Amino acid sequence: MSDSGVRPAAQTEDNIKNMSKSKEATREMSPRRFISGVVEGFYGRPWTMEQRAELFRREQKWGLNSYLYAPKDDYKHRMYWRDLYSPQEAEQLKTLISAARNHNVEFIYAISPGLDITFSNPKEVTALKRKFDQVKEFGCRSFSLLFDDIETEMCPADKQAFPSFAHAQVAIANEVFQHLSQPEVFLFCPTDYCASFCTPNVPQSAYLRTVGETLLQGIDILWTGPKVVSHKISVESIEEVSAVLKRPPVIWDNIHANDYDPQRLFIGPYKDRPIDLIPKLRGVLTNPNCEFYPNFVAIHTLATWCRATPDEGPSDVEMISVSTGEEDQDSCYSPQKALTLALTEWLQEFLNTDQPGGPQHPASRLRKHLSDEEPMQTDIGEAAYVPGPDENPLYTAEPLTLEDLKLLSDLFYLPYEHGSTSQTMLLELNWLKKHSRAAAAQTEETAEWRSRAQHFDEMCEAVVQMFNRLSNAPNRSILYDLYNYICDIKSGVGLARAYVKTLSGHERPSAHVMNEDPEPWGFRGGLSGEFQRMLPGHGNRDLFKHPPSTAVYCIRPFCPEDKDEVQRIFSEMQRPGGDKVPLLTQQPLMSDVLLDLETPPLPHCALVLEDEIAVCGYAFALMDAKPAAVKIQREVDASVLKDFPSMLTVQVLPRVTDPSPAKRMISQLLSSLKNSGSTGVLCEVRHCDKRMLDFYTKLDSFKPIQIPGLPQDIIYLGARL
Ligand code: GDL
Repeated sequence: MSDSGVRPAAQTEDNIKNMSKSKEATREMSPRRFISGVVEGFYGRPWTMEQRAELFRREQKWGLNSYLYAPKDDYKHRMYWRDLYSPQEAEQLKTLISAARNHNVEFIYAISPGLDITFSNPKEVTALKRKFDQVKEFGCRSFSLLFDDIETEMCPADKQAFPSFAHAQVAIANEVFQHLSQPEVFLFCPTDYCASFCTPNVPQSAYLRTVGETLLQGIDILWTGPKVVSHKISVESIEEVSAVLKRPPVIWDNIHANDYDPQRLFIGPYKDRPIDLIPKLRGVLTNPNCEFYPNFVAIHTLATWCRATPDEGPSDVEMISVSTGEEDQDSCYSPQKALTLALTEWLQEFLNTDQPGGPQHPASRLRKHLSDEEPMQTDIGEAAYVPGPDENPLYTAEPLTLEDLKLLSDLFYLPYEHGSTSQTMLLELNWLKKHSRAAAAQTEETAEWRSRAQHFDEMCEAVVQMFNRLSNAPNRSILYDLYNYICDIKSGVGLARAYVKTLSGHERPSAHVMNEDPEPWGFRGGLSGEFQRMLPGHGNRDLFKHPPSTAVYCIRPFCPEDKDEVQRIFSEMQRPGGDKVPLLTQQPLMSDVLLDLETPPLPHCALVLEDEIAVCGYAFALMDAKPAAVKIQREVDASVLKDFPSMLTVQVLPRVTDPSPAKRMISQLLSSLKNSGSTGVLCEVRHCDKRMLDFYTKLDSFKPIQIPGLPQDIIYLGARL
């Protein structure tokens, strides 16, 4: 292979390493700033130059510092990556790059050549360098090479030249990085850019290992978290991937991306990323909704998150409350507060008529006309129409309110979570459906059914009113970006509302929505909707994995009268693996000692769960696990008991399908133990108890721990406090 071509990593590595040593030394001495901002990295229509310039203004105002230019469907970013920019395009890019600079935003230019590049062909490398050189001439100083969403099978020529796909990508990235004189910011997006793509997993991924070991240290790596669209990103998961990549990653966050579903938009706050992550990362870039204007909340709340500074002490307990969705995760970053802050500022923008594309609003025309200062002046140069005494008054709409925006955000919240109002509406509709007999027959429940139906109707009406006020907002640019979505939800709510009215028996099915031959808006979703409804997994999404439950649970302290009930649950749950494992051959658990109640736990360490039938679960903890270990003659290493001096057990009957009450009990016990001075909690689960294992695995705070010499059929989990 010629010198100008791509050389296999092994040949060039030493050379390149030496060349870059001095620059790396300088890098190590000066701490690099945390990269924060936006990646325009979605599929579909790219943003306009004006929108990007507006983005830079916002980023500067909110304290974000970077913009990664990577619009998937821009011809010359991906599909025709080899083509140079025309003089006209060059002018536009130069203007954009200098606009970014004027707002102190780092413009990072990315190319995605992976659709068709032949890594081993020197001409291809030359084409890539030529393209980057052109953009460098436009004034750009930071660059990026992206290999996401591409075929992983190499062509025969590349297979001959490189030991693996990772080697091919790294070789070209290192070479371009050198060619561009080691820019301060150079980002690399791997093909396995999230944990779920790694085989067999992150620590053992050969692909990631090669990238980590051979990609030059000056190059940073993009990572989307556990999944493409990650529900949560934990500190542990980042520590795990950083160890393999040999550097902290830059998060490419798809939490607000909506390019995969034309019915969804995300206006919820940046969430479920603990701020303890910040010191473990090189940066965070959000890849938000395709529509520019609705991204106000996504970007504003990310900026608030980036400014938050971690609290003292561990946050395990707070993390548990997150998973129940009831409390905020960090005491110094509250998604709810960040959301209110963003919505309050956004409201002003809705009311602003000076936005690009926003015409003069009729109401403000009228105001102007009536104002004393400029009695006859209008922007369109003609006198405004003033109705006569017996004529129709001019249409005026109530102004949009903060409450409207909160509702809007609730209806279009986050990929794995509906906002609280949406959740309530779903629960209420479910209840009304389930108890619809009460609507017609005169039963004890009838009054309750009617009152809840009335409340449901009011919630639907609030959506319609919000829609009306939004569609009259002066800023048309935001409205147009939102329009399809709010129209869709208005219709969806309309259908639900009509359905509840028919359940009440007072109204015949609405002619518009529910008759035999409905209008097309009575059967929504098109062909894709039809397909989904026919598939067995329909509705099997994280959001609805646990069907809306109307059960009311009560968690209260254990009292001596509960003893029999608790022991009954204990016996019932003794054989989690079914009858295959005879009880007598089962190893005892330390928690069994807790259940004989001879050593009763402290009052604040014993809770029971009740539903409308009876006690249906319990959670007990012991400050000091040692006596329990001694009692069942289990020799637990002193160092383990030092790290995890306390122990805990929880059991919930299978009829409780919602995991939240158990999480809540654990959360309370962990808080109590921590407040009493404990530093860690141990719990044991039998191998065959898949349900409890699954439950603990989903709690971020419990991790499996290896304890040599202990029974094979028991798994030990530990949580540090
Ligand atoms: C992806 C793509 C991104 C897309 C997102 C959401 C990365 C690195 N790449 O996988 O372009 O917008 O999913 O659909 O995230």
